[in-house]
Amino acid sequence: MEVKVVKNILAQNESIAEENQRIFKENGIFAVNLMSSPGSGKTSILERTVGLIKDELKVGVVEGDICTTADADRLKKFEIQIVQINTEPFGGDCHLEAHMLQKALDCLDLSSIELLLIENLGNLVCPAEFKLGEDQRVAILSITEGEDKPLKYPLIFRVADLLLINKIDLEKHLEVDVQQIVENVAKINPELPVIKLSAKSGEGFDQWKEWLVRGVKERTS
Ligand SMILES: Nc1nc2c(ncn2[C@@H]2O[C@H](COP(=O)(O)OP(=O)(O)OP(=O)(O)O)[C@@H](O)[C@H]2O)c(=O)[nH]1
Ligand SMILES: [Mg+2]
Repeated sequence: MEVKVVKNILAQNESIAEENQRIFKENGIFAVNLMSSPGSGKTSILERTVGLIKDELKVGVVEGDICTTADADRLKKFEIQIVQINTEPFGGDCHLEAHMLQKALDCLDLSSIELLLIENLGNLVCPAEFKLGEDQRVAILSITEGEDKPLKYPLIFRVADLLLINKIDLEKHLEVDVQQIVENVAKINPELPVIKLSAKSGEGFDQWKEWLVRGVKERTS
């Protein structure tokens, strides 16, 4: 009986996610869900990405957090559409669900967005379980988190379409073995493409930007 309840929740989420995906297709929007632990650099990556891409593409951002508008506030300097979802009124969930994104979409002028970047809540586990209707799921792991994380938290690396390894600028200051991180990721998902980057220095952002622009072109062609 309990399993049935859990299945129902996931099935309901799946059906709203399909509605969200239909909305993205109808409006020619490429939607990307960014998932990672707290502090691995989602908002920092968004700040640099939006700065790089906003004159080329019409960008919108959905920010997910339990509380505060701190992350949305960091993006206010750009003239783009931003919606903050706080999950506290939904019971303080540790991840975004499709119905929350659906509400956020109601607050956006979708006809003026080509690329929608969704920052999920900081959590390396639960966001991977809930599809939002996005086109692509991007996992982020910063090198400060350690080599073992792909092996200990495999789901997010299994479901992701791309992995960004962030904070690469810190490699020289740490004892972490970045090659070992890449090898551990490959043990879990050998097909997962990886881009190493730094939101601080900008290294790797050409490749990441190319990936985003290609996604938008494929959606709109
Ligand atoms: N050195 C270095 N620091 C970084 C980099 N990216 C982010 N940081 C720092 O890491 C800290 C957390 O970054 P955020 O962008 O807030 O991380 P987040 O994933 O959005 O965090 P939550 O939204 O709380 O989950 C901040 O102090 C950033 O300045 C990077 O590439 N290099
Ligand atoms: Mg953030």
